[in-house]
Amino acid sequence: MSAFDDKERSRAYGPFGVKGVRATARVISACIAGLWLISAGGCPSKAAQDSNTPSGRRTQDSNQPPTTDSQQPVTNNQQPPTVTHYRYKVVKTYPHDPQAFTQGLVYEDGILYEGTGLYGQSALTKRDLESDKVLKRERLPRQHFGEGIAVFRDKIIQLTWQSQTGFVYDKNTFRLLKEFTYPGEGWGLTHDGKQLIMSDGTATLRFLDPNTFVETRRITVRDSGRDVTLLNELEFIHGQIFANIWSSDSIVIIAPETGQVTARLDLTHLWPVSERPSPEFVLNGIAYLPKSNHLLITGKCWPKLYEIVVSPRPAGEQQ
Ligand SMILES: [Ca+2]
Repeated sequence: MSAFDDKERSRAYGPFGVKGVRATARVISACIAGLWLISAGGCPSKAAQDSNTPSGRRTQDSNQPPTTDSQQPVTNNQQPPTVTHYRYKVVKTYPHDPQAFTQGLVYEDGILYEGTGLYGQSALTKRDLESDKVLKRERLPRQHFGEGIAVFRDKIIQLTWQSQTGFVYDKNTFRLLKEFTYPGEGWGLTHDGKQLIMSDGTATLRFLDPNTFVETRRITVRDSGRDVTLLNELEFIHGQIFANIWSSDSIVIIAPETGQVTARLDLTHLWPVSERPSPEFVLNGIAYLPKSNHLLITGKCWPKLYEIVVSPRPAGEQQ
């Protein structure tokens, strides 16, 4: 069920009611963002004290707003594209394993696939969304810190943080089919139906061939002429890339052709930072529910998943 009333639904779903309707990336993203839900979850308090937790990440203050580097201000006279701001409404919550240090989240046909991190605790897990029952789990070797996942056709691909190693599993059996390597760090992962899209903690998103894992192109994500760094968990929805920014409660919506941020979704109040046991427990999970056009949102060691519906923020409305 949708939380939209007819007016809201019309605003949110309008451009997607007819397949093949094309519009500018800005308009598309603005309309798309009106569709979604987010869910959140949590992690064990011991995780925050785990010496294996990457120090480079834990030193970040999760109270800080989304980090955007400013070395590259706009240098010409072009007006930067307008960025649409969205608000959200929680329509349902689900339990989320508070031991799950969420790094990747995908929903498909009632099943929630989740990749989790930390050395010695990383895993790939398959759960029934409604019951939270674990249907299957595959643990990673201790030397790997699990990161983003993507369900691509009959396979699941999982990245690792600094091992430069990716794993390919059979979607149904979780049998490990192959490993592959890539340069740099692995953070988030999604796909557009043809190519994998990965983040690495910078403002860069790489596109990879899903069979060879060779990089085919890359984009730099920018907002108002400035690089948007620390892009983390990803979800490709209706032609746009959703990315949450590590250590913040913000999601940016990105045009895959240009890297331009076309919209933002502020989730500050979903699970307030002040209520989290650790600053490590950041928002980090975006999945899409296609039947309702809602988003599922969770985070590292969050106790809940949040199903949310999103709509454009009225002009003048404060955050
Ligand atoms: Ca995702």
